[in-house]
Amino acid sequence: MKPDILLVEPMMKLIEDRLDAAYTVHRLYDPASRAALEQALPNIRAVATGGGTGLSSEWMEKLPSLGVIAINGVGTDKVDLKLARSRNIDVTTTPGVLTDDVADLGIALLLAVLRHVVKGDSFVRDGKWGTDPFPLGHSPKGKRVGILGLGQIGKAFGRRAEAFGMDVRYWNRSPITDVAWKSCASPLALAEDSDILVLAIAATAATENIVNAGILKALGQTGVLVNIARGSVVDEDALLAALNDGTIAGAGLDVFVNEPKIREEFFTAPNTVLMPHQASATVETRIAMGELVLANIAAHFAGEKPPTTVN
Ligand code: 8YV
Repeated sequence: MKPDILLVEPMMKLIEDRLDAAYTVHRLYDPASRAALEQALPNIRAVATGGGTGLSSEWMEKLPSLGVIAINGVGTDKVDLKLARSRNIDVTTTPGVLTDDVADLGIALLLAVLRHVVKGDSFVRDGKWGTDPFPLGHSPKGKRVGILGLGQIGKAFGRRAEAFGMDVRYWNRSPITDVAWKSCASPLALAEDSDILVLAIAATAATENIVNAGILKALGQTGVLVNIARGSVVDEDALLAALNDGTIAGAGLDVFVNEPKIREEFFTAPNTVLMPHQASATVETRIAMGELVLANIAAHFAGEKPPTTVN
């Protein structure tokens, strides 16, 4: 008998095939597997889920035998880590392997906004080339880029930004000793000292809406916001207002509150490039992430501590 596990959101087929080979996989997103899932609830010892999806406390309560929640990502904001620990449930993530791809998407969003890449694509397809004017872009070179949250992803973004000739500064909750970039005293001081503000900060209760109307005003009329962190770190009312009234110049956003049903006002926000939470979504990285999820679940069933436990 294969042990029962719960899969909260789809993974790569290659990874799901390996899960299916080792376990009876109940797919929470598949209505056809609901009846079998209900039957298996008392036996499920492992959950695999996404960083942006996590596992609600309500679901944790439905699983009395749960021993590991393997997150296919690095964000732990959608899992109550304390509740998990109190029940002796290990929560694991996929550190390291997605850092470069997430930083790359930050650069892609930044360039897409500064150089009107998405606008240009529609312009050509719409047959406007040769008849209508196309706006000049802005060069990243020489611009001040502020990184809010200088963890692995923030640092990887900073190294890339330097290669584009940008002048890097940051704000981080705790002191950082292994970079030479300028440290700013507060998120507000960072925004005041930046042309581009990049969000790479972990989502916690303390960072909810950390980017508010005041920060956006400080970023200013020529400022651009890039978010590769979580929607919850931005006050979306303030952001939409700032984009629409010209308080800031534009935004490149991979993450939103209430994904995937995001606020439709984003669809018409000026100079804004939207991505459906894809920063870690490359074949190479999703294989590496999937390997870690497999290893963490396998360790649990082998009676070992899962290798990348975070709680
Ligand atoms: C998701 C992420 O895990 O790392 C994170 O925290 O948000 C992403 O990498 C991925 O989209 C799968 O849900």
